Amino acid sequence: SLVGAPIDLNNCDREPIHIPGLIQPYGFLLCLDEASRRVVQASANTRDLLAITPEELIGGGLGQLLEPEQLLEVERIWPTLTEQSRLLGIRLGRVLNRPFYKLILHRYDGLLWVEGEPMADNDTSVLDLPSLNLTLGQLLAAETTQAMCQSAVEQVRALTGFDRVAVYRFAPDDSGEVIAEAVREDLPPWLGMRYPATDIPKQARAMYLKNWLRFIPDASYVPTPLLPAHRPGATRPPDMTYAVLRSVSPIHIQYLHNMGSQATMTISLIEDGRLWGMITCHHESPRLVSYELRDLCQFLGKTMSALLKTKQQHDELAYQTRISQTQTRLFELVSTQENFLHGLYRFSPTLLDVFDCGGAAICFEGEIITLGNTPSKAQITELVDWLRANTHQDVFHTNSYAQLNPAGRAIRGTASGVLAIALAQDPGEFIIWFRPEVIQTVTWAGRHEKNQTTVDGEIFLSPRQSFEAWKQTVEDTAAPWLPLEIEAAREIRLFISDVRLKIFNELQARAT
Ligand code: BLA
Repeated sequence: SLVGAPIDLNNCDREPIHIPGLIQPYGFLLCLDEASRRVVQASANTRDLLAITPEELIGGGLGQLLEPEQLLEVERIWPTLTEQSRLLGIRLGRVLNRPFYKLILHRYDGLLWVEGEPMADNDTSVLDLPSLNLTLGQLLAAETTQAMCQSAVEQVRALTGFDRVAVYRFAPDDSGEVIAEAVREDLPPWLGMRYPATDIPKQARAMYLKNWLRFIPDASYVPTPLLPAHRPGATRPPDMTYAVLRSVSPIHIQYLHNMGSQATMTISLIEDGRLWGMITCHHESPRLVSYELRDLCQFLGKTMSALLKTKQQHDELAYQTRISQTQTRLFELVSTQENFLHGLYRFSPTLLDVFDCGGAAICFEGEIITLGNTPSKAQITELVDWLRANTHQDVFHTNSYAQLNPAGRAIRGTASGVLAIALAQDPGEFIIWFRPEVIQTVTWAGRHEKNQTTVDGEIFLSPRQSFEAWKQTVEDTAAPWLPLEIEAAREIRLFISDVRLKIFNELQARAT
């Protein structure tokens, strides 16, 4: 299925996963020419599943499989079909002792796609409107993005019965983190785990923007080819971007084996045309989820996607409110203390509570006061010297101090991120907030694995491989300072300047 150079860990962006020429064998596929409406390709397993060979099917129409009234229904729907797949109310299975197949249709790449999927146990009574109404109500009512994701994973797990349902959220560098999870009690949690960008290559991400849901009911499958490989006149296999049965990349299948996952379903979460994250479902044993249920889950994914912007704006507003409330209380403390500095660290809240950070330091009149996790006082003194020599801003911030000053590597564990306000440049009076290096705060999925690259000459694929490469990209960096945090720091600086000016003026007044 791979063209050109063999696909390995370094070039999997180039695997043409949309044209594998193979399907997952739990169902069958017929491709009909758009114009002639005759079968031009059929999956090799029709003989097993339908007791009719691909050779018999090719060249004929759907009349070979369908009753005349069923055929009429297909022909009625045919002109309205798009690339989005649709389930027909038709059940196929004329052969005794064989399961019924449901037909799923779509139109793409000059073809009419007819996919057959066996009935699942969880087929019945899916569209329960009152509970769907409740479900949507919960997503809408969730006060934060986090709460919405938690609600979604619980509901998808309740609906589908997967062992594990998680929301996997992408960072700007395309790495990702499990931010919400509903999991069988006896399985280890993945919450907080990070995975490198390379776990989901570019072309796969592009495909998941088009096709919202992927499903692998049994990851131990042996793929079934399409016969013939190319339709007449074509130079490549048909484009399976929207096909339900598309056979997935062997690299990914190996990854799933190494994760201990036998069945998966993933749903795209899309914000403004960008892949924001995914709902990922895993099961330790094979699991067939009905098309109807998958459709319902896709509906939830789309609803969540539509709500993402609002929820995130809400989160930001809540953070903004927390910052300004903490600021206000801090300012009260500062103005009521005999020694204004005491107001910054002796009571509650302190400087540390204004925003998310690891530690803070006050460098004032030759003294250093620290809060939370900070470098040592000697190291802070060096940092202050560096700030005085190299920055002439009232507010300075970086999320990678070590990239600016190589000596900063020594303190990256506590101070990869530095946000400093200058109270007075000359004597070197600063208030500094610190953030730790991202790597120190990361739980990484492959941590307990051996770093093994090949088994019997084959690539052994697991998150471990790409993590090392990914680590390089986040080394020495902390989570970036947000504009609203920088603004809040600026306000604190102004407030303290005012207080000091007032004190100075009072002293002046008393002196005269
Ligand atoms: C695909 N990799 C994927 C997908 C996921 C992950 C969700 C989408 C598959 C789907 O929708 O069914 C990874 N799954 C995860 C992660 C979590 C999870 C991170 O549940 C965390 C909770 N994979 C690698 C490397 C390569 C690779 C190094 O790790 C390439 C060298 C390839 N991953 C790869 C490919 C696909 C993929 C090719 C596309 C599979 C396909 O759709 O055909």
